[in-house]
Amino acid sequence: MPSIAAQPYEYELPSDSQVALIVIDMQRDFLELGGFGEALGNDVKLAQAIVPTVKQLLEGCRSLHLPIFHTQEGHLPDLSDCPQSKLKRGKGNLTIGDQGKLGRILILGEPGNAIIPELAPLPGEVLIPKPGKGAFYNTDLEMQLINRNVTHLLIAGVTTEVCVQTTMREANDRGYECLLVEDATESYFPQFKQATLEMVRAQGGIVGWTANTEAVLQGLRSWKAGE
Ligand code: C5J
Repeated sequence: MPSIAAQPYEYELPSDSQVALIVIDMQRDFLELGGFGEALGNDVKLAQAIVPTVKQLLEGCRSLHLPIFHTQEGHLPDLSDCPQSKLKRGKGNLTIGDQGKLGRILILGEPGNAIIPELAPLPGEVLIPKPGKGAFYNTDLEMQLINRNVTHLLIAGVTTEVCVQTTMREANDRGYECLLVEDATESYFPQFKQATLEMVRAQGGIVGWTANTEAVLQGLRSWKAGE
């Protein structure tokens, strides 16, 4: 059985279904100065550091013809899809919907809300705009995965303990076999990233597996070669 060398044990690759890559929220709002992440007081340089690794993972998965999903956290311009609780707490020197240097903070269609150009979706890849932290909440992600016969999810992006972990838990509860790519995810808080990696793979992989990009691509190449 082809597999990826992972923790807490080998991640088996399927014989009659698909493995998809899902890249969470690699948006200017979280990675650049003037976006939502910085407005909340975070050092966005920490998150920027994974861009080359995410690119390597993305290009590796593209070359193997995996289904690829990108998510984008953002709200409608009238904020009708943004809960009052999120508006109240999503507040630093600027609030969601305020005008910032990259356009309105966390609003779909604004320059700052776009996926960074290095990782922009290619034609045929699926972009999932999402109002919440989890990518399944109020989106058609689940239907898109079902339609492509996807049972296994490789998860990357930012931030590890917020949108990445929430999405992984949502996926796990829906029966997906999830692997979090260790060096292709980042937090503004290194200790939160480390804790997330440990908690998802604890207790026999209670939420799933973790592995680095090199191991993921090596496992996928052997899997595809044997198809
Ligand atoms: C946050 C995210 N941290 N993409 N969003 O608000 O993790």
